[in-house]
This record gives sequence, C-alpha cells and structure tokens, in this order.
Amino acid sequence: MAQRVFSGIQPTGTLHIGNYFGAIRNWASLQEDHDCIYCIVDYHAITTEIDPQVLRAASRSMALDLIACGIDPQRTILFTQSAVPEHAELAWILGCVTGYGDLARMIQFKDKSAGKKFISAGLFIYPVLQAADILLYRAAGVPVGEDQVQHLELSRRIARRFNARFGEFFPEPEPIVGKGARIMSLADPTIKMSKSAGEAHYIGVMEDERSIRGKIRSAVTDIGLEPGTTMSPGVANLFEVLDLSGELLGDQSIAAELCSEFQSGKLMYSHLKDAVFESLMQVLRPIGERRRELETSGIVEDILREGADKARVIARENITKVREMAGLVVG
Ligand code: AQP
Repeated sequence: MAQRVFSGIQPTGTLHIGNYFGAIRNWASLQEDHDCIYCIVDYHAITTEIDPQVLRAASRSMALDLIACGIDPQRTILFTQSAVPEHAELAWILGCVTGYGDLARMIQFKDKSAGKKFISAGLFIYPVLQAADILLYRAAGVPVGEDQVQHLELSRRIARRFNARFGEFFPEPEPIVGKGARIMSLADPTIKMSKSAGEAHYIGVMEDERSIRGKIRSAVTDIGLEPGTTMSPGVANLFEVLDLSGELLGDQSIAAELCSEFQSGKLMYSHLKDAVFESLMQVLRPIGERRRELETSGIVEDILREGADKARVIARENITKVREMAGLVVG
C-alpha cells in the first residue's frame, strides 16, 4: 500500500510563492505515488481574530488555489478541517500527553505572540492540534517548509508519549522537506517570506503581474560584489526562485548562465531580476488561468464535501480506537 502523507495550510490571506515552492509543489508531486490527504486548516485560523464571513470565503478560495496549483481531488483527499470535528477531539486527548514546557519552547508561538495584547490559549496549543491533524490519519510523512520542522518534531514526541501511555498506535510522522523550504522575503531577505510580515514581504501566487514585477524590481540585493565573493541573502534568494522556477519549467540554463556571471563578478542585478520575473511568471500564469476557470465552474463545494466524507471515514475509525485505548466511552 502507498505511504500516507498529510499536510495542511491555513486559509487566511493569500497563498504566496513561499507556500508554493516550500510546500504545495511537493504536495502535488507526492500525489504520483502516495496516498495524500490535504487539509485547509480553518480551526487553526481562528487562533487569531478573523471575521467569520471572511474565514468561510477564504477556505473556499484556498481550495480553489490548491486545485489550481495541481492538487487533484480525483487522487487526493482535499477537505476543510472543521468538517471533521475528530481533529478537535484528538487534539484534546493529545493535549493530555503534551508537556507545557514543550509548547512554551515553540519558536512560532514566541514570534506570533510577541507584542500582542491578547494571546489566546488556542495559539499556545496550536502545535497539539497540528499533531492531531497528522496523527488522526496515522500519516507517515508530512510535506512542509522548514518553519514547520520544529512543530513536526513535537508531533513525533506526542505520538511517542501517547504510545508509551496507552499502547502502540501512532506512527512517528517524518517531515518531507524539499528544495525551496525557506523562501525569504524580497523586501527583507533576512526574514522568511510570510503573509504576516505585510504585503511587501511576499509574492502572491495569484498576484497581479505588474505588482509582482514591481516587487521583484525593488527586491533587496547589495551593491555588487567582487568575483568569487559569497552571495548576499537577497541575491541568493532571487537565484533560488529562479532555480525553482527553472526546475518546474524544465530549463535551468538561464540560472546556470547568470550564476557563472555572478561568479566572475559580471552579473547585473537588473538582468537577474528580469530573469526571475520572466521564469516565475511562466510558472504562475497557467496557475492563474486554471484558477479563473475553476472559479466559474462552481465545483469546489462538491469537492470539499466529498473530501470531508472520505476523511471522516478514516478519522472515525482511528478516533474510535483511540477512545478505546484511552478508556473513554465508545459508541
Ligand atoms: N517562506 C516560506 N518558504 C517555504 N515554505 C513556506 N511555508 C510558509 N512560508 C514559507 C510553508 O507553507 C506551508 C503552509 O504554511 P502555513 O499554513 O503556516 O502557511 P501560512 O500561515 O500561510 O505561512 P505564512 O505566510 O508564514 O503565514 P504567517 O505569516 O501567518 O505565519 C507550510 O508547510 C509552511 O512550512
């Protein structure tokens, strides 16, 4: 039987090229030879304040984005997390085998709570819900970007603790981290590309072409380097986007050519930026076109409903077993 993989994405905000290169592209290629379950994690989205109408629309919109990026509902289970409430039930049970200290150490919690007046308990226990998402399907692998590796390590620890206390049941999920696992902000290449840093810091997969051109043109580089010097973070990031786009397009000759110009100290950054823009748009344009077609086809609700039905069957079977093992009421 094919190995099962699970991964999730928050529906809030725009899907950006960090999400795409770091995660979604791998989600799509794993469909070739894995049993894939992908989830739009709306329970996670309410850890911070969000308008309910906006959230509902965003979950649907994220489903469209994912399908446009190559997630194939014929081969893959695609659904919205809250349609399968067993996620929340398992999170409670796993919360009882998770150490407070483990959660307090999570870098993302420290980052996301910094400077906030109100910090919800939900934000603190977010990694437990994440562990529940994965373990509910007893997934063996989780395709993620680098920022999620620490959370996944905690999921492994939680699985071990559950198994030690109640008996062997959960496999320890392995991270699947590919190339592009940490795309940096173009405006500040010392920080990861992310939505919460603000619009200048990310390129949306569906963003308007002119706006993308502007962001790439104004990407931070450096003042030019001597031959043989190491790349600055901004230049390295542009090369990474060029390389990843070239890989998808099956042509990395431009990246190789510009890299050798860099090594000999002859590279003009305006040429690099033009090449990044052209290659990236060749990747993004067809995704945008598919997205527009899907929007009008009106099939997304059915896809999500069917996905949730399939996910629920697996989730119910596993939660029943967990209830039995933990001494809770069954049936
Ligand atoms: N910059 C990135 N480079 C590579 N991979 C990334 N991922 C996120 N940022 C990068 C990966 O995308 C997947 C979905 O993650 P998520 O649900 O945490 O996405 P997000 O919340 O949309 O990511 P952001 O933009 O970073 O959101 P904020 O700013 O709200 O925290 C994950 O596999 C993640 O690793």
